[in-house]
Amino acid sequence: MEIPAKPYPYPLPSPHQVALLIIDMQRDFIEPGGFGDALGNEVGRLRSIIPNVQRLLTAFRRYQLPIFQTVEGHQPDLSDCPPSKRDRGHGSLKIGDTGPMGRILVLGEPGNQIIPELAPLPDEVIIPKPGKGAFFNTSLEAHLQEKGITHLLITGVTTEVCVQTTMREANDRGYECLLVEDATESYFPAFKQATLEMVCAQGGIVGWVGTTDDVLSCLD
Ligand code: TIU
Repeated sequence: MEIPAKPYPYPLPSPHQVALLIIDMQRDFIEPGGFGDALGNEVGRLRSIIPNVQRLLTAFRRYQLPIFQTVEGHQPDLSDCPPSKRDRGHGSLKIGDTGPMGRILVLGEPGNQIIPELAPLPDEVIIPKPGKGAFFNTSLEAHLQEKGITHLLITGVTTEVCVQTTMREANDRGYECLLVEDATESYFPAFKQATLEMVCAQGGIVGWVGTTDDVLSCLD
């Protein structure tokens, strides 16, 4: 099997070696009053990818293939949040402060929930992550190894921050990654475009870039 992609078709040895990775589609980044908003971003523009992420989620559920969603968040005592991360930025609300959706970027708070449109089913794994990458101080790699996953289809927000960091972490660990270009979004269109170009430049130095339609045409 192959998925049409840049810089060349993405080889998929078996659907049983692939997982869908959905990065941080949580209210903190997508709804007003969360961390993304506190950083001064126009959060509404991230909503455009919801339908494509839903299509991928539906297909993976239909074929009973593994799905992992991550949420960026910290323990209530912020013991896993370096002061450098908490102090960064000029927003009125910092990590751990109380905002309209509860404490900013704290696990379990209302703002830390995945948006209702993509709510995981009870048996689906959610990976809490304290950093931008989904491998740093998380259980993700153990889950992937247990299931024999070698290939990751990566979606979510934001393209140049948590998505790209995760893709680079995965690539260095030997995973074959495809970034789904119309299922990832950034607060900065130019940064998204640059990320799409840089990850698949130099013959796919970090991996592949493809569309939701192309992924689904291969799976269906
Ligand atoms: N600020 C920003 O663009 N992103 C983050 O802080 N986290 C994620 O990308 N999930």
